[in-house]
Amino acid sequence: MHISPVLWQFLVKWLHSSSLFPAEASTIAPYMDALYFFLLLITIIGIVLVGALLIGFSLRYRRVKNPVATQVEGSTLLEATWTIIPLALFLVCFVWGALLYFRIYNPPANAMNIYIVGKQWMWKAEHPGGQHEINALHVPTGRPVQLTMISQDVFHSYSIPEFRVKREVIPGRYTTVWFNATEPGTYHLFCTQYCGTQHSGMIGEVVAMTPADYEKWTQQSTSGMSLAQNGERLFASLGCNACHSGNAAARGPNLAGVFGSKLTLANGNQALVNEAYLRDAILNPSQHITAGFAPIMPTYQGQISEDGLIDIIEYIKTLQTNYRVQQTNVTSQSNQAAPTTPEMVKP
Ligand code: HEC
Ligand SMILES: [Cu+2]
Repeated sequence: MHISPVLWQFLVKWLHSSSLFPAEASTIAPYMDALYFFLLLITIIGIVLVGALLIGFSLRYRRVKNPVATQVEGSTLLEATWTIIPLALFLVCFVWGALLYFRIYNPPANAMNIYIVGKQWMWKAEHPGGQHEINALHVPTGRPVQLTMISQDVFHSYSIPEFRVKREVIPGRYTTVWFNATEPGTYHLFCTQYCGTQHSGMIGEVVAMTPADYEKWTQQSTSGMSLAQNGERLFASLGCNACHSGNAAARGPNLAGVFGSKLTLANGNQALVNEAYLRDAILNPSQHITAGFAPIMPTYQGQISEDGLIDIIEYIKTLQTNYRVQQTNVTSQSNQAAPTTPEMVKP
């Protein structure tokens, strides 16, 4: 008999702890569970109340006792009661749910960011220091962690039940989710969106470690190149620096400090530059032309992987006013194969 890994994990977990609910291992988990149990409670009260009335009235008004049917006129008090009480309960659920929703959807400003790329059928995590891991995620406890996620193919969903965290991972768009792990330990990672034949195998481990252990882990698993450094190499090898050299005479805008700023576009609109905007600016440059520049940037659709886009975005985030200098320093030693250098194309 074949048991899917997901079911199997549930079974093992069940046998091990015989607990009905996954452990609460993030700061948000107790809040989620409180709302969940409240919903469960009012549902049970509702079922018991309706069930008891149903059975009670069936007995009391059964045929033997009432051979002739009596007509009962409505009662305004009764009708108002059974309208107002459920309405009040639903409003409580709504307000409570909305407050929790805002909490879940607004990551704290000091959250550290980790990128997740989903594809059939695995999860890749990319840490800012350049550490990569497949079907695993190492995070520190006691500090908010934001995941910026994207899919390379179909819809997936990133779910860590012990953290009460789940978010769709969508092709062509960054989605984010955040959590603050409280307990060091190893937790389940699932894809919870059916995504093809091996969907059930798209699972992994989330390892929450004390900040000191996490620090040790990042040092042990470093590849020697941070995301931004990889991005710098790509930036040069794709010829971006031909136009974005940072020179006043360059054909493209200086990208220093562009992240987090508000750009004025040629059509007069303002745009906040976040990760999503940068990604779109590279793939669909003609969609939003920066004011004061000609629409000469070619599209890089299909030429850069999602991993590569993440690297370039992380690189652009680090750019300071004197970035041309840093860029030529590093690229001259790390990327001889660059098709163009700023010097060669300078007008
Ligand atoms: C042929 C010159 C040229 C090349 C090559 C080029 N760009 Fe651009 N880029 C521009 C111009 C001009 C603009 C401003 C007009 C616009 O928005 O399209 C721009 C805009 C941008 C923006 C929007 C931010 C801003 O300040 O306007 C980003 C981000 C960007 N480029 C990144 C890149 C990256 C990354 C590459 C390489 C993969 C690249 N560009 C290659 C010319 C170029
Ligand atoms: Cu999936």
